Amino acid sequence: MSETYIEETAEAADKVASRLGINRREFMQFCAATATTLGLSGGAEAAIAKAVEKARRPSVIWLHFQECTGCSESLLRAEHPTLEKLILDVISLDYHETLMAAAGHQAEAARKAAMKAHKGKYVLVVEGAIPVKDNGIYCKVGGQKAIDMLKECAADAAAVIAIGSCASWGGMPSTEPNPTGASSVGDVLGKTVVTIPGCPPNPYNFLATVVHFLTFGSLPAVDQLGRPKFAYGRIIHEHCERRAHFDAGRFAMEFGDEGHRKGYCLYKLGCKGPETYANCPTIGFGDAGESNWPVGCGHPCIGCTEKGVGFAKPIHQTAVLRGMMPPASYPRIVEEQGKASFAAAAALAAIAGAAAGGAAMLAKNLGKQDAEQQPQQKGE
Ligand code: FSX
Ligand code: SF4
Ligand code: F3S
Repeated sequence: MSETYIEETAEAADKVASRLGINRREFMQFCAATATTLGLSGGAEAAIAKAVEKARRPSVIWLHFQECTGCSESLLRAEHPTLEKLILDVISLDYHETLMAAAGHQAEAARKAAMKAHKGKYVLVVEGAIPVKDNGIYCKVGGQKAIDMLKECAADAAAVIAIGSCASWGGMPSTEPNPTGASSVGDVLGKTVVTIPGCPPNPYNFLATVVHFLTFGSLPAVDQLGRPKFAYGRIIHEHCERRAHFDAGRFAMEFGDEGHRKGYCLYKLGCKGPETYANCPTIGFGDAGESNWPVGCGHPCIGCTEKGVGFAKPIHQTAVLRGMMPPASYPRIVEEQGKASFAAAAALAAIAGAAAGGAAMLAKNLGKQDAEQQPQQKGE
């Protein structure tokens, strides 16, 4: 990287940082984290910083249909204003029923004005499923049926993003017997759109998708379901922090039992990680540090991103082992099930992100087992 390039990047970062009320270092950390999320190589953070600085703030029209507004809530968490500020800095949110000050006819007029002014250039974000049964009468906004509003707004959009599982594949409202005929954006429009499933989806996956659009002028590579590959390219089970326990046959059998308290694998409690594509273990939620995702907190994954799994399979039904890949690490083969060496226990506890005290206790307890085990092993 040339000195001029470094100076330009620093200048761009300073400008955005002052817009956001944060410092340059914090903003560059965000750019580096976004580059990592997108799987981009070294130096991409500089390109991202410049793109965000120069962003022409594309007009975004955000529709709400059958949903709980959790997608918007997760994006705008009040306790972490940086993410909210970043989103509102890089896009011009011209229509969003929950957030806009306007109401009634004024709100609908703002949507029509934005569509006219940015014809062919605006980004349409859709949150919620669309009821199609009985001619779509089960969801109306401003007197217009959801199905008609979606088609009208999609006709002149530069890109369509379905946010959340409801918009991506029907989500919770489509649970059988699906009384309203809740359908996905792709099914209603008859084409594949970019989907960011999850109930709610991880806000960084949405933000990274938007930042990709701003930096490279295109949406990121997607799979056959429209899911960005950077976020939904691997099943959760492949990169779960409890995977070594699964491979060693160490399972929690009941909530609160010894295995559960020790952070063992949740497969037998119905964890759907083995049949769910998402990056929850690596990206986490809520900016609250490591292990802040369902399995990290001790609850089985319910497969909220995955059609046919989330809200479809009973929570405690064991998962189908789909696309099994070798784990990142193997436990020592000389150890019996339910026992681990002192070093392995300490490493696992650390990987699992257990609190320092908990990690020490776990290591201490398993260390006792280890001490009992050593003489036996020596004599073998
Ligand atoms: Fe709720 Fe969004 Fe779930 Fe659906 O997220 S969090 S019901 S995916 O559309 O608001
Ligand atoms: Fe993790 Fe669930 Fe797989 Fe166990 S079954 S390793 S808890 S994803
Ligand atoms: Fe959903 Fe499972 Fe991630 S429940 S949030 S896909 S861990």
